[in-house]
Amino acid sequence: GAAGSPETFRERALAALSAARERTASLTSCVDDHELTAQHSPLMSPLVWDLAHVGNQEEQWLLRAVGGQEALRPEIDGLYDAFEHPRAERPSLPLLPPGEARRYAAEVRGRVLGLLEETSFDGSRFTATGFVFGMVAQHEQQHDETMLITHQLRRGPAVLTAPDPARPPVHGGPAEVLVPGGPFVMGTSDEPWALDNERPAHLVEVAPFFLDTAPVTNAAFLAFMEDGGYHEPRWWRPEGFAHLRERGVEAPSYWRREGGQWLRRRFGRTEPVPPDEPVLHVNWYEADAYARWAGRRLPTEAEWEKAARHDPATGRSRRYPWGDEDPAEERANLGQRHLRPAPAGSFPAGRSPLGVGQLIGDVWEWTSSDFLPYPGFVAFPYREYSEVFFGHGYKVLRGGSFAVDPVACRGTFRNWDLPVRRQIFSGFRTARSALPERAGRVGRADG
Ligand code: AVJ
Ligand code: FE
Repeated sequence: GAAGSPETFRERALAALSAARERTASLTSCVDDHELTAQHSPLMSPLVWDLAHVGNQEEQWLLRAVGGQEALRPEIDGLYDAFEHPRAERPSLPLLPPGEARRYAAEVRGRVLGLLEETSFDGSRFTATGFVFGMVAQHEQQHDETMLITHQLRRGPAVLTAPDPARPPVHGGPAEVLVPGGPFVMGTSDEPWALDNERPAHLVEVAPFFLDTAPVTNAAFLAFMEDGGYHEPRWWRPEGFAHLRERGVEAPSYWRREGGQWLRRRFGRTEPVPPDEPVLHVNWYEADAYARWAGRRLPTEAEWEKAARHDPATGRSRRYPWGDEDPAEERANLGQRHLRPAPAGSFPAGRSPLGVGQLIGDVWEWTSSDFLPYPGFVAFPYREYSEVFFGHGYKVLRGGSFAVDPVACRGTFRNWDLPVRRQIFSGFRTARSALPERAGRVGRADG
């Protein structure tokens, strides 16, 4: 894990909190008050809910739990409790209007900065690294990704702009690599700001498998579509097939066919679907069906993490595919620097030792695994962060998208969602087992 003195952690916490607030401000200052309070989709909260929810969680986790302070506005806690009110219902709540929501979040932040100054970073393994400050920064950045999803769902003229990622160098590397079998250390016990569900480190045995060196592209996904993939039940889990047929889905979200060409809407603009970009906005069933059509399967969560962290030279698990250093611009497409994934083959400096690319950034990658606790899991700071989601049909996504900040993305980071969800920045890559599926003794029957 990343080491540091109390002062470095204090500085890191300050930088992470400030960066998160800057992003929240930019995502909520580019639309007017009417758009902040409007519901752009029943799948999402109005942006003004996220704004005050971020402040309210910061107040609860830092000012009250760490600082022992009295509630600033106890009457609003219920409004911003994600469990009390489903997203579809939030626009009809008596939410703080935009100006008040901003003032409330700013007031909390002012006090948090005071608390950060006076907190001594020593004591338990969590307080020594300023864990709760780091967790609150990650929480805000996760909502900044959620708000970007809301922006993508919003109709109307574009309000966000960002430069396109650079074209990748032309590189004819292999389409898949063999990840050798054997044990590796999954999860972490010493990454300072790793969340409860990433802990603890534990040994996992993984059989040898082949993994795609890049996420599945739009061109590859189009081949599945053109082969009638959406209409062929044998590629699909029955419930996923029924779900998509009921809704008439025949393409990823935001795609539409016009004059023999596939177009897509992206943050208020319409453009031709770029063939070499990782496919985006597919749900778990679509990923699973594509993989079966291709004669492959989704990787398990353990396979994904082994490919991303295992260093075959030393046997150690590292923080990222490229090593232990924090993400840099040339290694991964993270942090809303671009408003799209980069073409497959981008970021050669971010590849793993075995040559697997774009594991971090670009698109969240569906895995075949259910969201479950690791052996020895302990809920922290409380059950509502992860524990209440275990075993309820959520699938794990790994690696982060272009929309997530580096502070909330690492080789051990686990995201989860329901298998029908496709408004998230989700894509996938495929795998295949290197051993025959049914291992048995073939041939020599003597003995
Ligand atoms: C980890 C992205 C599934 O957005 O529901 C935000 C993160 N938890 N507030 C979510 C989260 C509490 C969470 N995901
Ligand atoms: Fe939240």
